[in-house]
Amino acid sequence: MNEPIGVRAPQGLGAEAYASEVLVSVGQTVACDAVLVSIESSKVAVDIQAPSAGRVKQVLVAKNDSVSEGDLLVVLEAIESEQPQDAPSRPQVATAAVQTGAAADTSSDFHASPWIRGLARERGIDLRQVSGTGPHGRILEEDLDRHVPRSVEPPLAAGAAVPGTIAPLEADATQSRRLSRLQLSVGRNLSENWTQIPHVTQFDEADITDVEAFRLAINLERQKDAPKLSLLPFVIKAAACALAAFPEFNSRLLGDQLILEQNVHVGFAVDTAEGLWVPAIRHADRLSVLQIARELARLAELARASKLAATDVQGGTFTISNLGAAGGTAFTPIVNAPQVAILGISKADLEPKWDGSSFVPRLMLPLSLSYDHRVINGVAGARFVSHLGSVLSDLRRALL
Ligand code: CAO
Repeated sequence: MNEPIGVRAPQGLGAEAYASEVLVSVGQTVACDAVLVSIESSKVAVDIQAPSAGRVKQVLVAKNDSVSEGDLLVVLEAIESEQPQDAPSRPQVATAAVQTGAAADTSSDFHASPWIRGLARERGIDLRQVSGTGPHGRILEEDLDRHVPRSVEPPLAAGAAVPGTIAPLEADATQSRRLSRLQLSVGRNLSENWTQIPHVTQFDEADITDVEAFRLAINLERQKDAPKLSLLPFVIKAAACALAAFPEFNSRLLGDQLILEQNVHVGFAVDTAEGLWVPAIRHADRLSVLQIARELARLAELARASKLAATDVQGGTFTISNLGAAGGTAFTPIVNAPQVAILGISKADLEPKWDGSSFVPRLMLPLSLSYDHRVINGVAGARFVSHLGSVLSDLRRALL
């Protein structure tokens, strides 16, 4: 068995040092020199690299934790011959830009970590042109995201077309708007998930004629002041049943480990003025449809008031995104890593269906299941969504 390797914070950090980035999680394999943690203080900025290739056994620091010299940050288990499969995405940049546990690069008139310097070089950004919004004017990754490079070309005449763009009709016919912090952070996750995960989307439809009739009847029976029961709680309930039948859809992929979750915490997308939130309904499999509806309403209200607690948005094991109230027939939702599958719902519509002797009107709900093809194969994807459809068509199956 290989000896564990402790990676510690270096000397010379000075006061108020903290972990500005934690780039690895337990179970990942990392290459020699891959960046594990970035540390910053009023005095230095330094990336801590893996001294050898290994598998991460423990991560003892979280983002924004304060760090002192000699603190144990990460424990690795050395691996020799195995090729790392999921080294953090930064090593090529970092290898060129960092010093392991050594004094940091503070040589210029801006304050930026080696990682940020490497990223700026990659994007061709001159850091002297970037305003830092971090402590002491430190330049953060989001400052790079927001940065619009000053053109080196002579300014265009008013109304002239920029190559590859559509010319505004009038010089001042545009408006710019800064993305919210939530949009920036969700956007980063979305683009990472979209580019890193091989997505497949399986389309199907479920006959919800009976469940809709039941929903309308229940709404009539309920007291006038009770909140209306929408379709989504039924879909969450049916999804929880399908997850019990297909446990690999209720899992997290961490490095080369697929962790099958015992709990069923179903996240759902909430559209708010600030951006997209995904709170999770915990133990959805143990709740009744009415309990799910109450929890859904509570979390959606908190999301719209920007009052969700960290625990409300953590721990989801599967996600549902319902665009049905807005319309559309299908879409390709993006998997919410480390989860491995997400269900999109579009607008239910009446369709003529052949019952063996005539066409009858049935209310059909379009389902779009995206999944991580590294974990789930096409047959399983098709079976999952078909099983979900059969539970939605006849909710008695949820009792089985
Ligand atoms: N097909 C047909 N009707 C639908 C439907 C569907 N797929 N989904 C909802 N409806 C109906 C509801 O049943 C309700 O009908 P009644 O007025 O007759 O009761 C009505 O549309 C309004 O529903 P709702 O949207 O207010 O409530 P909900 O429980 O379905 O959804 C919430 C709650 C928070 C998920 C929703 O408000 C929301 O934010 N949706 C947007 C999700 C999103 O942005 N996804 C995209 C993420 S990627 O950008």
